[in-house]
Amino acid sequence: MHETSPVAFITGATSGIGEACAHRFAEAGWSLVLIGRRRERLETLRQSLGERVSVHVAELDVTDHDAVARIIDALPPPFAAVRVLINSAGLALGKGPAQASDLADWHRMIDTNITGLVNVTRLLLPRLIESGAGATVINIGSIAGHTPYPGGHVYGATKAFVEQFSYNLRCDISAEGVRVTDLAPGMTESEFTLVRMKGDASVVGDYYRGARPLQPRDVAEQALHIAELPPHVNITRLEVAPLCQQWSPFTVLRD
Ligand code: NDP
Ligand code: 8X3
Repeated sequence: MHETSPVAFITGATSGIGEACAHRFAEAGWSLVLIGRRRERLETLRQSLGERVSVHVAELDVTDHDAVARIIDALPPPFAAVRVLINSAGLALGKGPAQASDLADWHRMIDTNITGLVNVTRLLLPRLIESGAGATVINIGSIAGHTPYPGGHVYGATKAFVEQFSYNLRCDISAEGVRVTDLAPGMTESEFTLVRMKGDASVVGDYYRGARPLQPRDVAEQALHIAELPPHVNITRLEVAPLCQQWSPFTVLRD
């Protein structure tokens, strides 16, 4: 029934932006490969979205190169021709100053946001290229990749990597018809802040209080738009922020 639908391969599909992409692409009739570490959530998604479209789920830590390779090699035939890759798996850890940060947190952000994203992208490239004109890599970057802020340190730097990697990747694979986009959201209400604050829900409430952040679905809407543009159109970077989120002026330290 769904065999001819294009396939979207979505990491970070168990929560937030990735999960919203799974729902939005399913509504648009795409077949889905959904990736995350939390098996129960994947199973729930498989059951709910599977009523509408073909869904393949895989429990996977994107930082584990060998496991990523195994999952991609073992994609069942209806899911093998990947048309769109959405790299949403990612996280921030901590919001204190660099000098008070835990080095292990820095490594984990680098491992997930950079190494994990690179693992999945490199190993899926042959399938995207085979898919041909109109195939798309959508990397979820962040406004933090452009705009530094106190406590952003390694997180912002990983997102700057995502932006530059997206551009440089595009230099090589555009000739194959594959598009690359750095989709860079601002404040989006998801489990992101709970993860960043290591489960401290009181901080999360304060962070969103009185603000009207983006919802994951707002970002997913942009991802679908990018994926369904005519094949000759490549949005290279799309930054989307909630109206309530503003830039700050420069701060001057004085004696
Ligand atoms: P969530 O915390 O809601 O979702 C993060 C997702 O990443 C989860 O599905 C989680 O799944 C997955 N994930 C984390 N680590 C791994 C791993 N090692 N292997 C596989 N999956 C992993 O956050 P968001 O949806 O908000 O974040 C998605 C992306 O958007 C991130 O890259 C984030 O940096 C970026 N972003 C978020 C913004 C925000 O304000 N929320 C703004 C700008 C960018 P599981 O735990 O099941 O593995
Ligand atoms: C997350 C957006 O503003 O919290 O990438 O850094 S922000």
